[in-house]
Amino acid sequence: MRLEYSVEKPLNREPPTRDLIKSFITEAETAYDRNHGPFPYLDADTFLLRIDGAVKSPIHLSMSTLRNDFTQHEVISALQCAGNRRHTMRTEVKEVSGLDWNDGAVCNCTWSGPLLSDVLQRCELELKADNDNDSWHVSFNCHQTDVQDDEYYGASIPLSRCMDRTKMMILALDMNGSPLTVNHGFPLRAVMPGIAGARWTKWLDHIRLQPGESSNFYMQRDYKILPPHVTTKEQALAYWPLVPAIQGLPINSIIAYPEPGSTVRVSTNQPVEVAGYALPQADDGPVLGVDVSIDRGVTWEAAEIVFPGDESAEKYKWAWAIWKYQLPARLARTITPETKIWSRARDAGGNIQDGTIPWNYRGVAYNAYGETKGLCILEEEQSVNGVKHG
Ligand SMILES: Nc1nc2c(c(=O)[nH]1)N[C@H]1C(S)=C(S)[C@@H](COP(=O)(O)O)O[C@H]1N2
Ligand SMILES: [Mo]
Repeated sequence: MRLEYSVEKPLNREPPTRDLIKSFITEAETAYDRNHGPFPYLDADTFLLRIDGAVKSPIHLSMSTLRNDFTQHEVISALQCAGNRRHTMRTEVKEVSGLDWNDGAVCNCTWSGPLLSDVLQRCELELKADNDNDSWHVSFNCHQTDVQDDEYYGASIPLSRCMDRTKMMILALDMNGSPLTVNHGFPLRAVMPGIAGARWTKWLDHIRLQPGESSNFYMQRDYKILPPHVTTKEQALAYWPLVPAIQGLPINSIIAYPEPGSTVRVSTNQPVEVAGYALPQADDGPVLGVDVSIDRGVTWEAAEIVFPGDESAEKYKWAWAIWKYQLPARLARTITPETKIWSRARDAGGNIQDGTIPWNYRGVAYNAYGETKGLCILEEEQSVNGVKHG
């Protein structure tokens, strides 16, 4: 069934985090949706990717060429919207402008297709020797559907990164081993491990090798961490050109449960389970650990990384981690509605989550400690052989 959305009302949705953290690999149906316009319904048999700009001559690649004429690579990578956790920033700090995302604008999937660098290699790049190669960008564009703020959707990444095979940038045909679904970019999307979701262009029909960043609205006037003194749209106008476009996102973690304000049952010596996900910073993964505090950061206890398990493996460099912490019953009993339970992530790059990203007008890259609070502890009656004793 075709779901029709308009440019005024695109599909933007996120799953509850309790559901999201049930599996290491997020199913396509569960993964959040972020769109700036309606979906285009495309025919993979006729769809072409055009590559132009500073190349010997522009080329057009069919989906079967991308699938059959190039070595296929697979990467496990989290995909996160820069606005993930915005709700907490706007309610805990100060109002911001943007969709009211909770903590579910993130997923963790396998993505496969040819390596971007292999495809670009085939294009015989024509960079002028007198140009500073560092300023060159590769833009990833979609002209297949209307978007809210520009003529097309566009993003760009420095050329040096695009040519670096170790960054595992993929022109993805498949998500979790099956062709992309329409909402996630069928038949082709840019997969940019370690880079904010806004750069993962869906329905990718055009790549251009160009002497600077993409001029698209979503690269130049959105997805930037404006300084804290910018508090209005009008003030932002002067700052957009001065502030870098977000590429990597900061280290992060959240607590999926117990949910804030919920009732937690404690019985005899059963620990209370606290759980969530954690994300490494940009290319600094994998996540090596998560700590939990119930005394506002005075002391921290290490949580268990449930997934991926062998967390130091290189293949989890851009993956998330699912963690659990068994809060001992005797400590759970000390919890009051004023208690805050915090989580903080640590990654292989030595980053420790401490919420360094300041309040910003667009509410992006929020990474304060994961938190749950307002819990009500309910002492359960003891149960011996199924018989309850008061
Ligand atoms: N063509 C196109 N690509 C796009 C977008 C879009 O609106 N149009 N949204 C971007 C943003 S902001 C995010 S966070 C991710 C969301 O990907 P998903 O909907 O597959 O979760 O896609 C990115 N790619
Ligand atoms: Mo996004």
